[in-house]
Amino acid sequence: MSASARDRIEVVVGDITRESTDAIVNAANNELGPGGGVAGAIQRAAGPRLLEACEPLGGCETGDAKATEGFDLPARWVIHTVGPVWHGGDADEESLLASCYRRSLEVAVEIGAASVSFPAISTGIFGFPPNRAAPIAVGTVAEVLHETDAIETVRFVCFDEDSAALHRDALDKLA
Ligand code: AR6
Repeated sequence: MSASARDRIEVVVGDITRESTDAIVNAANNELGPGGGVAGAIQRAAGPRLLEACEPLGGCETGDAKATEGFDLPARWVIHTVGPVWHGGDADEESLLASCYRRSLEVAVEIGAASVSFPAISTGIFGFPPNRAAPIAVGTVAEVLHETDAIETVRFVCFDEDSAALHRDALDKLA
C-alpha cells in the first residue's frame, strides 16, 4: 500500500499542452487520427511527428491506451486513450471510462512515467455528462494509486472552473 492516494492527486484549471508532467493523456479517437478538442490542441503543440508516431500503432480500442513520445510538448510522453461516446448510459459507458483511466496509468507504469496529467476524457465532443464523469475519473485514479507506488502524482487538468469544481468535489468525497 502506498502513501495516501488522495495526497498524490491534484486538480487544476489549465491547458494540458503546457503541462510538464512526464506524460499527458490525450482524449483520442479509435483511429488515433486527427481530432478536435483537446486532441487537436495536443496535435498542434506536439507537432506533426505525433500523428506520424500514431500511424504504426494500428488505432486503439475504446477503453484502452497507447503511448507515443511527446515531441515538441514539455511532457516526454503522450498516452492516447479513447473514451466512450455517451449513448444515454446503458452502453457500458461508465466502465469504459473507468478503463481509460486505469489503462492510461498502467501504460504510464510500463513506460516509467511517474507523473501524469489527465483531461476530462469523453466530456467534450463525446458527450459524457461531466458530473457523472468526474467521480469515475477521480475514483478510478485513486484506486490505481492505492495499488502502486510507481505513479507519484496525477493531475486533473480541467479546461474550466466548473469541471475543476466537479473533480475537487469528487476528491473530497473519496473514502
Ligand atoms: N486542455 C485541457 N482540457 C481541454 C483542452 C486543453 N487544451 N481542450 C479541451 N479540453 P474533447 P472527448 C477539455 O472533446 O469528449 C476529438 O476530436 C474539454 O473542455 O477534447 O473525449 C478526438 O479525436 C473537455 O472537458 O474529448 C475524438 O474524436 C475535455 O477536454 C473526440 O474529440 C474533453 O473534450 C474525443 O472527445
